[in-house]
Amino acid sequence: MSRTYSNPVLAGCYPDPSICRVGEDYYLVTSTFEYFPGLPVLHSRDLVHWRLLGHVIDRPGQLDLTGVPSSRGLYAPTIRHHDGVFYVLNTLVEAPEGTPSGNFVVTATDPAGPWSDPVWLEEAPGFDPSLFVDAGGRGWVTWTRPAEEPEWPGQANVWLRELDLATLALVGPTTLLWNGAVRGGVWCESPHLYEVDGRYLLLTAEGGTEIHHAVVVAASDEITGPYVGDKANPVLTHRDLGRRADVVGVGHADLVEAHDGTWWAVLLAMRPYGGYHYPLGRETFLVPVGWEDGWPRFAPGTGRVRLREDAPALPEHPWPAPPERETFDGGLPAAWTSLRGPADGFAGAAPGGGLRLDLRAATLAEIGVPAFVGRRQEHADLDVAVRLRFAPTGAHEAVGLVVRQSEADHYTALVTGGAAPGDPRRLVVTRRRAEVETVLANVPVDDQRAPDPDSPVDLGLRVRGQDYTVVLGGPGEEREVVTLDGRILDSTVAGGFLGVWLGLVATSNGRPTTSSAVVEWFDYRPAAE
Ligand code: 6LW
Repeated sequence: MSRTYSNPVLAGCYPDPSICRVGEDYYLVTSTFEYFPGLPVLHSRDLVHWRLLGHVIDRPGQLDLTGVPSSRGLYAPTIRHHDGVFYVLNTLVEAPEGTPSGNFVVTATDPAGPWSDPVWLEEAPGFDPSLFVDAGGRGWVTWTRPAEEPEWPGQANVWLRELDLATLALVGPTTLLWNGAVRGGVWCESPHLYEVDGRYLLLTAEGGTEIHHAVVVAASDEITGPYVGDKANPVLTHRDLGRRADVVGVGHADLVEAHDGTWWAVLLAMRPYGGYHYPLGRETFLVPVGWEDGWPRFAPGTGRVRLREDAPALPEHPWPAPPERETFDGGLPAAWTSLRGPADGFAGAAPGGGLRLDLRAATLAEIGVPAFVGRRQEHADLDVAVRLRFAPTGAHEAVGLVVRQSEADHYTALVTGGAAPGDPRRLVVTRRRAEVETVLANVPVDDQRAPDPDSPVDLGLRVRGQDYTVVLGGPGEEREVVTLDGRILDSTVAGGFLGVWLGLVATSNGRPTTSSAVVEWFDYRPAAE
C-alpha cells in the first residue's frame, strides 16, 4: 500500500506559499502581513514535513511595518535559489508615507539568515513579484499590477522585466505578459515562470483568494511571449464545488521538481467548518503534478486537492514536534510573533522562569506595537492554558489571552483590577467586532473569601470548532466563563487575509506604566480526534 500524507502540510495561517529546491532540501516561504518577524522560511526533506528555519524579515532596519494596518504589510513572497544565492521577492503594502514600500528583493546565502536589506524595485509597481533565472543565467521578474484602465473591477495584468542579478537592478524593457485566462476574471496574480521542455510556462492565480480562486497556466516559446493559455484552464480550482466543500479557495500555486524527478505544487486553500467560516485562514497544501502534452496536470486523475493524498516517494523525514507546554526558557520561541516590530522591547525570559511581558500603553485596537505575542491557531480543536503572574499597580492595567484577527476584530480575556484595596482582580472578556467593543463577561478571579492578589492566575481556552470557551482556574477548579463565537474572526466576516492568532497581551490602556507580568507557561494542546 502506498504511503499517504495529510493536507494541509502547513496548518493554520500559512498563505501564499512559494517553494524552491536545492539538491535534496526544500525551502518554503509564506506571507505574514503585519506580524513580526515576517516571512517564515521553512525547510523540508520530503515535501510533507516542514520545520521553521528562520524569518526573512527579522530586524526593523530592513523595513518598517509600524503603522501598517492589519492584512497589509508583507504580501505573497517568492523564494528562488541560483548559483549559491537565495532570493526572496516580496511586496510591502501600505507602509506609512515617507518610508519605502512596494516590491523588493532580499538575498541570503543561508536560508536561515541573515537576509539582506531590501533592494526596492521601484520601477515595478504592483505586487506578487517572482523571479525566474533562465538557462543562460539571466534573471527575470514577473509581477502583478492592477490594470491602469480596467474594463472591470479587479482586472489585473502580469508584467515582465529583466533583473540584473549582479546589481539587483531592473534593466531593459517592461513587457506585458498576460491578462488572465477568463475575460471578466479578477486578480490575475501570483505569476511564476518556469522553463519546461524548452517552453516557458507562466503559472498564475485567478479569481481572487477566496471561493473563486483558481490556478491557470499559459506557455510561450519566447520568454517575452506571446503566452497562449492552456485549453484546460483553469487547470485547478474548487470553485465549482461551492461552499460546502471540505477544501475551498484552491489557488496561488508554485511548482517544484523533486529530486526524484516527480513534480509537486504547493498552494493555498481553506478548510471551512461550522458553516462557511475558516478561522484557521489560508493554509499550505501539497498537490502532485503530472505532465500531459507539455502542460501541468494537478492531482492527475482527480483534479482535486484532497485532505489525504499519495505521498512523494522520498524518504520520510519528520522533525521533532514542538513541546505542548511552552516555558519560554529561551525567551520568545521562534514560531511566535509580535505585531509590526520586535518583541525584545517588552518580552524576554523572566529571571525566575517563564516569559516577562512588560505592559505597554498601546492596545490591540491600535495600529501600533502593543505588548502582544502570539502564535498561529493551527487546529480546529485544541486547549490553550496559561499561568500568569500579574499584580496590577494601576486600575487600567490588564494582561491575558487574545484571539486575534486584526485590530478591528478580536477577543480578549484579561486579568485586571486588584491595584487598590476593595478592587478585586477580575477577568474581563471583551469582543471587538468591526471596531465595536462589548464586554461579554466580568468575573472575580480570586476566591472572595480569601483573595490573594499575588497568586498566579490559570486561564485557558477550550476551542472546539467555532466555540472558544474561556476557562478560569487550574486543573480541577476550572470554571467556564463564557463561550466566544469564532465565526466573527474569519475573513468571510472580518475581511482580511489572515487566520487567527492565539496569544497574550499586556496593556495599560493608554496610561504610562512600568508594570510587568510573567507568563509561567503556555500550553497549546491539540484535542484528541
Ligand atoms: C497576495 C495576492 C492576493 O499577495 O492576496 O488576493 C495577497 N490576492 O496574491 C495577500 O495574500
